[in-house]
Amino acid sequence: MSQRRGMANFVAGGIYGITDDALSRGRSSVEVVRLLLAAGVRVIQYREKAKPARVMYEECLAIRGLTADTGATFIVNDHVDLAMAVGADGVHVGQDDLPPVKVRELVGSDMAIGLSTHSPEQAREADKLAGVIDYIGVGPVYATDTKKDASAPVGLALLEYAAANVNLPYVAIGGIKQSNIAEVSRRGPGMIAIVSDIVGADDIVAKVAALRAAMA
Ligand code: 3NM
Repeated sequence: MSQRRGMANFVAGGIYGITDDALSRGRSSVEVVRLLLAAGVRVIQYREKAKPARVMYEECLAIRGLTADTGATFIVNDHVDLAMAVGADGVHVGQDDLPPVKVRELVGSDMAIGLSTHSPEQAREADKLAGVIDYIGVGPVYATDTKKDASAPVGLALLEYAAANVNLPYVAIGGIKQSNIAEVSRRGPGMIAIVSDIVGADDIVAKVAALRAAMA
Protein backbone atom coordinates (compact mmCIF):
# COMPACT_ATOMS: atom_id res chain seq x y z
CA MET A 1 0.00 0.00 0.00
CA SER A 2 1.43 3.36 -0.97
CA GLN A 3 2.20 5.83 1.78
CA ARG A 4 0.78 8.70 -0.22
CA ARG A 5 -1.71 11.10 1.26
CA GLY A 6 -5.08 9.57 2.01
CA MET A 7 -4.23 5.98 1.09
CA ALA A 8 -4.36 4.78 4.71
CA ASN A 9 -8.16 5.01 4.44
CA PHE A 10 -8.25 2.49 1.56
CA VAL A 11 -9.37 -0.60 3.46
CA ALA A 12 -10.97 -3.80 2.24
CA GLY A 13 -14.71 -3.46 1.99
CA GLY A 14 -14.64 0.27 2.64
CA ILE A 15 -17.22 2.44 0.91
CA TYR A 16 -15.85 5.08 -1.47
CA GLY A 17 -18.47 7.81 -1.73
CA ILE A 18 -18.75 10.00 -4.84
CA THR A 19 -20.76 13.22 -5.23
CA ASP A 20 -23.17 14.00 -8.04
CA ASP A 21 -25.26 17.11 -7.53
CA ALA A 22 -27.80 16.21 -10.18
CA LEU A 23 -28.74 12.98 -8.39
CA SER A 24 -28.78 14.38 -4.86
CA ARG A 25 -32.45 15.38 -4.60
CA GLY A 26 -31.83 19.05 -4.06
CA ARG A 27 -29.05 18.59 -1.52
CA SER A 28 -25.76 20.29 -2.34
CA SER A 29 -22.63 18.21 -2.76
CA VAL A 30 -21.25 19.81 0.40
CA GLU A 31 -24.34 18.70 2.33
CA VAL A 32 -24.05 15.21 0.86
CA VAL A 33 -20.42 15.04 1.99
CA ARG A 34 -21.48 16.07 5.52
CA LEU A 35 -23.91 13.14 5.54
CA LEU A 36 -21.33 10.73 4.10
CA LEU A 37 -18.91 11.69 6.86
CA ALA A 38 -21.65 11.31 9.48
CA ALA A 39 -22.18 7.80 8.09
CA GLY A 40 -18.49 7.03 8.62
CA VAL A 41 -17.45 7.05 4.95
CA ARG A 42 -13.68 7.61 4.90
CA VAL A 43 -12.92 8.15 1.21
CA ILE A 44 -14.81 10.82 -0.72
CA GLN A 45 -14.51 11.90 -4.33
CA TYR A 46 -15.86 15.17 -5.71
CA ARG A 47 -17.22 14.42 -9.16
CA GLU A 48 -19.14 17.19 -10.91
CA LYS A 49 -19.23 17.41 -14.67
CA ALA A 50 -21.09 20.62 -15.46
CA LYS A 51 -20.21 23.39 -13.03
CA PRO A 52 -18.15 26.56 -13.44
CA ALA A 53 -14.61 26.22 -12.10
CA ARG A 54 -15.21 28.88 -9.44
CA VAL A 55 -18.22 27.01 -8.07
CA MET A 56 -16.29 23.74 -8.00
CA TYR A 57 -13.43 25.50 -6.24
CA GLU A 58 -15.69 26.89 -3.51
CA GLU A 59 -17.38 23.51 -2.99
CA CYS A 60 -14.06 21.68 -2.90
CA LEU A 61 -12.66 24.15 -0.37
CA ALA A 62 -15.61 23.44 1.92
CA ILE A 63 -15.27 19.68 1.40
CA ARG A 64 -11.54 19.87 2.05
CA GLY A 65 -12.33 21.52 5.39
CA LEU A 66 -14.90 18.88 6.35
CA THR A 67 -12.75 15.93 5.33
CA ALA A 68 -9.64 17.33 7.03
CA ASP A 69 -11.60 17.75 10.27
CA THR A 70 -12.56 14.08 10.26
CA GLY A 71 -9.38 12.59 8.78
CA ALA A 72 -11.24 11.41 5.69
CA THR A 73 -9.54 11.17 2.30
CA PHE A 74 -10.57 13.77 -0.29
CA ILE A 75 -10.11 13.02 -3.97
CA VAL A 76 -11.05 15.29 -6.89
CA ASN A 77 -12.23 13.76 -10.16
CA ASP A 78 -10.60 14.87 -13.45
CA HIS A 79 -9.41 18.35 -12.44
CA VAL A 80 -5.73 18.28 -11.51
CA ASP A 81 -5.66 22.05 -11.05
CA LEU A 82 -8.66 21.98 -8.72
CA ALA A 83 -7.18 19.15 -6.65
CA MET A 84 -3.97 21.14 -6.26
CA ALA A 85 -5.74 24.44 -5.55
CA VAL A 86 -7.67 23.04 -2.57
CA GLY A 87 -4.95 20.73 -1.22
CA ALA A 88 -6.90 17.53 -1.92
CA ASP A 89 -5.35 14.20 -0.94
CA GLY A 90 -5.71 12.85 -4.42
CA VAL A 91 -6.91 13.20 -7.98
CA HIS A 92 -8.74 10.57 -10.01
CA VAL A 93 -8.31 10.47 -13.79
CA GLY A 94 -9.69 8.43 -16.67
CA GLN A 95 -8.16 6.73 -19.68
CA ASP A 96 -8.77 9.80 -21.86
CA ASP A 97 -7.33 12.36 -19.43
CA LEU A 98 -3.71 13.49 -19.15
CA PRO A 99 -1.30 10.52 -18.96
CA PRO A 100 -0.72 9.49 -15.33
CA VAL A 101 3.01 10.21 -15.61
CA LYS A 102 2.19 13.82 -16.58
CA VAL A 103 -0.31 14.08 -13.73
CA ARG A 104 2.38 12.89 -11.32
CA GLU A 105 4.77 15.57 -12.64
CA LEU A 106 2.13 18.22 -12.03
CA VAL A 107 0.96 17.19 -8.56
CA GLY A 108 4.32 16.26 -7.07
CA SER A 109 5.16 13.24 -4.99
CA ASP A 110 2.63 13.43 -2.12
CA MET A 111 -0.78 13.39 -3.75
CA ALA A 112 -2.48 10.07 -4.49
CA ILE A 113 -3.51 9.34 -8.10
CA GLY A 114 -6.29 7.00 -9.11
CA LEU A 115 -6.87 5.73 -12.68
CA SER A 116 -10.08 4.25 -14.10
CA THR A 117 -9.77 0.97 -16.01
CA HIS A 118 -12.44 -0.88 -17.98
CA SER A 119 -10.81 -4.10 -19.18
CA PRO A 120 -8.20 -6.66 -18.07
CA GLU A 121 -5.70 -5.08 -20.50
CA GLN A 122 -6.18 -1.62 -19.04
CA ALA A 123 -5.97 -2.98 -15.49
CA ARG A 124 -2.75 -4.83 -16.33
CA GLU A 125 -1.19 -1.73 -17.91
CA ALA A 126 -2.29 0.44 -14.99
CA ASP A 127 -0.76 -1.98 -12.51
CA LYS A 128 2.61 -1.43 -14.19
CA LEU A 129 2.30 2.24 -13.19
CA ALA A 130 2.70 1.38 -9.50
CA GLY A 131 4.93 4.12 -8.12
CA VAL A 132 3.20 6.68 -10.34
CA ILE A 133 -0.43 5.90 -9.49
CA ASP A 134 -1.77 4.58 -6.19
CA TYR A 135 -4.99 2.77 -6.99
CA ILE A 136 -7.18 1.83 -9.94
CA GLY A 137 -10.91 1.88 -10.51
CA VAL A 138 -12.42 -1.20 -12.18
CA GLY A 139 -15.78 -1.02 -13.89
CA PRO A 140 -18.50 -0.47 -14.71
CA VAL A 141 -19.34 -3.73 -12.95
CA TYR A 142 -23.04 -3.30 -13.84
CA ALA A 143 -24.90 -0.98 -16.20
CA THR A 144 -25.10 2.59 -14.92
CA ASP A 145 -26.83 5.80 -16.00
CA THR A 146 -24.59 7.95 -13.83
CA LYS A 147 -21.59 8.07 -16.15
CA LYS A 148 -22.74 9.25 -19.55
CA ASP A 149 -19.86 7.76 -21.52
CA ALA A 150 -19.57 4.56 -19.48
CA SER A 151 -18.14 1.51 -21.24
CA ALA A 152 -20.18 -1.68 -21.52
CA PRO A 153 -20.56 -3.40 -18.14
CA VAL A 154 -17.69 -5.75 -17.38
CA GLY A 155 -19.57 -7.81 -14.82
CA LEU A 156 -17.86 -9.46 -11.89
CA ALA A 157 -15.18 -10.92 -14.17
CA LEU A 158 -12.97 -7.83 -14.08
CA LEU A 159 -13.08 -7.85 -10.28
CA GLU A 160 -12.01 -11.47 -10.30
CA TYR A 161 -9.23 -10.61 -12.74
CA ALA A 162 -8.08 -7.74 -10.52
CA ALA A 163 -8.18 -9.89 -7.38
CA ALA A 164 -5.88 -12.42 -9.04
CA ASN A 165 -3.60 -10.15 -11.08
CA VAL A 166 -3.51 -6.56 -9.82
CA ASN A 167 -1.15 -5.53 -7.03
CA LEU A 168 -2.39 -1.97 -6.66
CA PRO A 169 -5.44 -1.35 -4.47
CA TYR A 170 -8.54 -1.38 -6.64
CA VAL A 171 -11.99 0.09 -6.35
CA ALA A 172 -15.07 -1.57 -7.85
CA ILE A 173 -17.49 0.89 -9.48
CA GLY A 174 -20.58 1.09 -11.66
CA GLY A 175 -24.17 0.15 -10.86
CA ILE A 176 -23.33 -1.14 -7.40
CA LYS A 177 -26.23 -0.91 -4.97
CA GLN A 178 -27.75 -2.53 -1.92
CA SER A 179 -29.17 -5.42 -3.95
CA ASN A 180 -25.85 -6.49 -5.49
CA ILE A 181 -23.13 -5.25 -3.12
CA ALA A 182 -22.83 -8.66 -1.44
CA GLU A 183 -21.68 -10.38 -4.63
CA VAL A 184 -19.26 -7.52 -5.30
CA SER A 185 -17.74 -7.65 -1.82
CA ARG A 186 -17.38 -11.44 -2.08
CA ARG A 187 -14.91 -10.84 -4.96
CA GLY A 188 -12.69 -9.08 -2.42
CA PRO A 189 -12.11 -5.62 -3.85
CA GLY A 190 -10.32 -3.15 -1.65
CA MET A 191 -13.03 -0.53 -1.84
CA ILE A 192 -16.50 -0.23 -3.32
CA ALA A 193 -17.47 3.04 -5.03
CA ILE A 194 -21.11 4.05 -5.25
CA VAL A 195 -22.77 7.18 -6.59
CA SER A 196 -26.53 7.01 -7.25
CA ASP A 197 -27.60 4.45 -4.65
CA ILE A 198 -26.10 6.66 -1.93
CA VAL A 199 -26.53 10.27 -3.04
CA GLY A 200 -30.06 9.54 -4.27
CA ALA A 201 -31.17 7.94 -1.00
CA ASP A 202 -33.76 9.64 1.21
CA ASP A 203 -31.61 9.01 4.25
CA ILE A 204 -27.94 8.80 3.31
CA VAL A 205 -26.73 7.74 6.75
CA ALA A 206 -29.27 4.89 6.89
CA LYS A 207 -28.38 3.87 3.31
CA VAL A 208 -24.69 3.54 4.12
CA ALA A 209 -25.55 1.43 7.16
CA ALA A 210 -27.78 -0.78 5.00
CA LEU A 211 -25.02 -1.21 2.40
CA ARG A 212 -22.58 -2.26 5.11
CA ALA A 213 -25.12 -4.70 6.53
CA ALA A 214 -25.75 -6.17 3.07
CA MET A 215 -22.00 -6.81 2.68
CA ALA A 216 -21.59 -8.53 6.02
N1 3NM B 1 -17.03 5.49 -13.26
P1 3NM B 1 -23.30 4.56 -9.99
S1 3NM B 1 -18.89 3.84 -13.65
C1 3NM B 1 -18.12 7.40 -12.12
O1 3NM B 1 -16.60 2.43 -15.00
C2 3NM B 1 -18.15 6.07 -12.73
O2 3NM B 1 -15.09 3.84 -14.37
C3 3NM B 1 -17.28 4.29 -13.79
O3 3NM B 1 -22.20 5.49 -10.62
C4 3NM B 1 -16.24 3.46 -14.44
O4 3NM B 1 -22.78 4.07 -8.68
C5 3NM B 1 -19.29 5.28 -12.86
O5 3NM B 1 -24.47 5.52 -9.79
C6 3NM B 1 -20.64 5.63 -12.38
O6 3NM B 1 -23.61 3.49 -10.97
C7 3NM B 1 -20.95 5.01 -11.06
